[in-house]
Amino acid sequence: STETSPLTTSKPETITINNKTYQTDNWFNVSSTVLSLTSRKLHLQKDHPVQITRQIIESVFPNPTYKIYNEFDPVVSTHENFDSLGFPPDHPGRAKTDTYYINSSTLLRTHTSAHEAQLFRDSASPGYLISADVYRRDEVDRSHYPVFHQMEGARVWDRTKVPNGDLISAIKKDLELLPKHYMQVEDPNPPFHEERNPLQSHHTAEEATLVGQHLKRSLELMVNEIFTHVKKAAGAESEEPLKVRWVEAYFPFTSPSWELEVWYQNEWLEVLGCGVSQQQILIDAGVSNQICWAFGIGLERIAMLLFRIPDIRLFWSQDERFLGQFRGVSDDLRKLKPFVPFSIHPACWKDVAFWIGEQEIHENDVMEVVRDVCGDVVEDVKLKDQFTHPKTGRKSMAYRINYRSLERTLTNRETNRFHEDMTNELTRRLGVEIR
Ligand code: FA5
Ligand code: MG
Repeated sequence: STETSPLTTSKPETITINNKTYQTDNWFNVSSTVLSLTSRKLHLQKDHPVQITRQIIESVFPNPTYKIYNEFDPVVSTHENFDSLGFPPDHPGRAKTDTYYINSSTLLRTHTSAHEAQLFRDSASPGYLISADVYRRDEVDRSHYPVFHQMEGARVWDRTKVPNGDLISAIKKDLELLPKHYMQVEDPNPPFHEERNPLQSHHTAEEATLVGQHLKRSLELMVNEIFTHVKKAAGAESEEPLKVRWVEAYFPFTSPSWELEVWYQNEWLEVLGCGVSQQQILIDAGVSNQICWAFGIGLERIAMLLFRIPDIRLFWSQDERFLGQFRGVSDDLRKLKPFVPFSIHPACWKDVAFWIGEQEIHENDVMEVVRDVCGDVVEDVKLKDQFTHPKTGRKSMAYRINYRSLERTLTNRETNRFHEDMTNELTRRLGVEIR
């Protein structure tokens, strides 16, 4: 096709990621900024807060029960990322507006669950943890970034291998082996929507409940461990008590499903999703005798709590004033201290309003243009207003862009320049008409 996508500036014939070369096609929509981040692998970089967070979480899940995988390639097939997990063909997550595609059947994984099917098939251990970089076209604000890191965990029990074939007793025993914690948990058992989160026909209610309890307790222990470090790091200063809650969630590959939220900066911050794995995935992997739970954690979100890092853009900073604050911590967690922001630079917001042309536009397309042109000097982008002209039927949208560098004070001239370039690019790529 000769048609150029509105979503990217250039479309090379082939691209190379981690030494492997891929043919692109008209699905290709990976911006050069995102492409350049595929080599960073913050979860493997010693003394980086994402790596330190990974290390602490791994320490909560005993080895060798949980085998650790940290080197899976970010390029996966649509089958691995979506089909193998039971995503329906029309699931919005598959859209080009949400996912970075290399070609129609190859993409940058949007979650670590892309490796589930393979590990259910191949893993010799009853549990595993995978940490990796993941990619999503998403909104722009202080807790979302198009590249971030997840840790996926899973734990299986094989009906045919537990003592006396007694699954219930086996899970109960494992539950008793988990250490206790004394953390306050709001809504430990949120109610379930019977259609969205049904009990699976393959499981008895008691089995599913016990697996869910083992899952939630394991994750509460993880958060508890994080907060033990937060408290130690804060020293004598009194820390706010930790507040967490379980909420019902929906994923195509688990039922029932939950999300864990933590109270942070006066909001509930979602830190992970989890649930009892859909039996079909285990059946497809040739291990139909197993029952399993799985979770996926946003490592940056946990690192933000752990180090009091106020903005997700900071993780990508190569500034010594950022990286220098974590030096030596990987080897000695007693050195862990809350992050001290370098001076807070002034913010400056500007609005952009436009009429939408022939082409429908998705909010993530606007976000991507802003990120591409302005990089990390934008703190957030918010839809301010939208309306449809009563006579012409044309649709107008207005966005507020909040400019603030984490590293320096932007001059007026610079901010104006960014805003102008970004505005021109909106017109060029999305065919909008500036008002
Ligand atoms: C998932 O990605 C599921 N794969 C998690 C899962 C695994 C559920 C196994 C069940 C079983 P979700 O899209 O909610 O779920 O993302 C998981 C976590 O990633 C979120 O809770 C959040 O902490 C983090 N996250 C999501 N989007 C972003 C983003 N743009 N920037 C930073 N962190 C993000
Ligand atoms: Mg979620």
